[in-house]
Amino acid sequence: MKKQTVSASTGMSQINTEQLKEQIIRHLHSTLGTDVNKASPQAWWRATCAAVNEQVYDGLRNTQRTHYEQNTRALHYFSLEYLMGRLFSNNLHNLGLYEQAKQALAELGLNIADLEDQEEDMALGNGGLGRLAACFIDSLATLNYPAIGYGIHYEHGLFQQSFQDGRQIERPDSWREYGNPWEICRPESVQEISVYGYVETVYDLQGKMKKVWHPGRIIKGVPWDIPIVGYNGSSVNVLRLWESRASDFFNWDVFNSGGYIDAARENIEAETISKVLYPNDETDAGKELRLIQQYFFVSCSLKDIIRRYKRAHGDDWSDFAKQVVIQLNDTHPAVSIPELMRILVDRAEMQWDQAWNICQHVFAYTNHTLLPEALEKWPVRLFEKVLPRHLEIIYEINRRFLIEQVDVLWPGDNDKKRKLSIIEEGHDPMVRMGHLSVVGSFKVNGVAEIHSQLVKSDLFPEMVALWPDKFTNVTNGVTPRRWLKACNPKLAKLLDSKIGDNWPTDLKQLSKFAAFADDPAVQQSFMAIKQQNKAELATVVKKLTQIDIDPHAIFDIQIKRLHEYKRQHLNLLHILALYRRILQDPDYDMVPRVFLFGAKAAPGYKLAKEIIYAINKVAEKINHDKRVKNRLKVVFMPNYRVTLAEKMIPAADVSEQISTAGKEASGTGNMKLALNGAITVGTLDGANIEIAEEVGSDNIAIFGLTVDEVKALHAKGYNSADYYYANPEIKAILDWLETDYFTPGKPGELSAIKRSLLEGGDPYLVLADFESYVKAHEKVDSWYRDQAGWAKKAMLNTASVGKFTSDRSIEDYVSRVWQLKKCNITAQ
Ligand code: OX2
Repeated sequence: MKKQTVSASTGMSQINTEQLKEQIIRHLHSTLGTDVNKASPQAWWRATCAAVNEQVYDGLRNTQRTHYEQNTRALHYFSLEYLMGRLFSNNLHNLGLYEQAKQALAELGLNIADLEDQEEDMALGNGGLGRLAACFIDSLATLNYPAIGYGIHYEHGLFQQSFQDGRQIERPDSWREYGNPWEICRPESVQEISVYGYVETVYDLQGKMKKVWHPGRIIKGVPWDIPIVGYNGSSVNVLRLWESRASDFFNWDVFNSGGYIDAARENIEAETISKVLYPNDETDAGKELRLIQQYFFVSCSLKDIIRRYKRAHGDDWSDFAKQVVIQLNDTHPAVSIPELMRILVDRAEMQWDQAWNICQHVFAYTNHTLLPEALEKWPVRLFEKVLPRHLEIIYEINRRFLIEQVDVLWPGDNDKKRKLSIIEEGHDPMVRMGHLSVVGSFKVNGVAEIHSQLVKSDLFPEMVALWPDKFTNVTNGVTPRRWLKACNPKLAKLLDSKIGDNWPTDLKQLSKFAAFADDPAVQQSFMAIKQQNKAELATVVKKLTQIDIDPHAIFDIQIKRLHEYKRQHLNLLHILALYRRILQDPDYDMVPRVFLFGAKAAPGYKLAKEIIYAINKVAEKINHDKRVKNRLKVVFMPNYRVTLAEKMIPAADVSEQISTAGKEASGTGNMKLALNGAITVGTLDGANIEIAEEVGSDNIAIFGLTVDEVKALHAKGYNSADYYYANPEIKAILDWLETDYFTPGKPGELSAIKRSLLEGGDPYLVLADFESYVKAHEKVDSWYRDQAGWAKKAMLNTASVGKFTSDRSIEDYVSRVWQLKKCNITAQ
């Protein structure tokens, strides 16, 4: 075999096409046990993954050795969700091997796209929060920061969605039924964790009191490592995901005493913990299993961190907070605060104050939402049952907090104490995880400027009074490697040719592309690429839905979880308005539009499912109505996920970011769509505000009430019926939904939306924003008629959103929160 060259930084070998071909065939033989003449696409894909892994593992070993030798401070990202999508093309791109692999496979008679389709999405997350975690670990590796992601190795990721007569059907997602080539099981790092049981108070010979937790169950955590390959030969970090199993020790006892069936039951119960991802986005699950999931992964991860720390420092804890920083991705992992206290106080026998001091220098907390229904609370009685010792510790944290902080600033003020207490009083007292997270962390951040302001003013104003410096902002970002270079290769090439190829790691470089925004030749290239992307998406749409769409129409896209606050139903009302205008005026003049949706509804969220049903039924009617003459098409893409996003985003002309102002903490789809040259129709909410600042008001269609106007309207008393009676178009549309026009023979089938908007009081101000939304779309329609003008706007979107790379978010976290140093990886 020919000699391989080695990259200076990581030692990842830079191999050529010939060598890659040899490796793939070698793995086909020796790893897959098959042959070129009978290998299935799956086998080819796996063999190629194995070849890629040869490069990945070189980088992984070098990274781990360098981190160990340099004994670096490291970030530990704790998240219940990682929405990774596929890793094949991502790893190839980040290794700089995509073109070689494409070529090598072509020479072997294979199409790389067919192989890519062999991979199931790794959908271990619901939406933005999980995808953010995935972008962040990509950036951390790319920027050479020592970091590890911790989470759960769910057997089933987010459910697979299909539609039956327009209604959402959920099926389990068995993403690793036949194994996953990217993960490595690490039995040597198994952990055991405890749950249930009771706490005993004992006294030692000196009369010192000690709390002893006698757990009711022991569960084993088995780590699976997924290497996270930084872009262009930088670090290869690890995502460590815990799988739950029955503890051998515990099982053996039951088994020996003749309880074979009991032992099997124990097994099933233990394995249940990492079985499924909770499919809720922005609602508090509030279930015992969910609390156990949280504790399971947090406890395994902390033990793993401490094991690694002790290897270098023994029992000397004095450097712990210097070496370890833990970022809590929302409150989901907040139980790690009492867990670390338990380990330090009960196990390491540290004084409370010293232990608390460590905790408060280790944890930082990111808030992702202000929605009350998403703020986690656990019934005290449940906590007591599952984690009795942790409840005691929380009580003690709270007692000291109320005395030492709250009562000092507001002496004798019981209202303040009640409001700030980690324990919410009432007939069913609750543990407030948000409060616990703020009290136990040294930094708290929101995810966009406006959201971070609202975290301070509306959610935790008193905490700000106590600790003004604790609160900060880090605006979200997305990785341009996946969300431009890999998913939109044609645009990426155009950018390379115009502004050089440094933009994937220095996204501000995109601003240079603005110089071409008036250049007719570049405009044409840009629009031709969009056109090709749209044609490719049209093929996907046809395959998935049998609907024909015209690639010359405006592609207007709303992709995100289904939620009332995201207002997919506002989009639907606009579609109905256009349809009605067409029916009333056969010559109604509009640029043809295709409205595309992608969204999963939480299985228990009734109204969200009704909205999906309504969109599907309206789509059916419109798409078959000859009178529309193709001016309007509506498509609901089934099973929206990262892989589908990668196909839809490069093809979007218009990006729908239409949440009620103040409700969407940031949004990240908005960034991806703008990056790929879509023009945003959006409210002044979340990161839309910062996108508008960057792209300028000529290149975005802003509509609707502002945060302050929303507050004022609620304060004054919002009456949605006023809008219903005042605007004949609104009235006609809502009444239309009640007839059987869209559901022949079944009137009232779509009335849930009208009911929520009128009887339900329209909590998200859909009717209040309707008129302004329609106007924004009329503006978009007129903009599109001027193709050169549109090209300019779209190009300026791409050129102006360099700020929204997750590399910038990570650098903000490093300087404002984590205080990490880069660690350049050396090859051996
Ligand atoms: C989401 C937020 O809704 C979204 O606005 C944000 O962009 C994303 O997190 C990443 O920060 N669950 N999902 C979110 O918040 C929660 C809770």
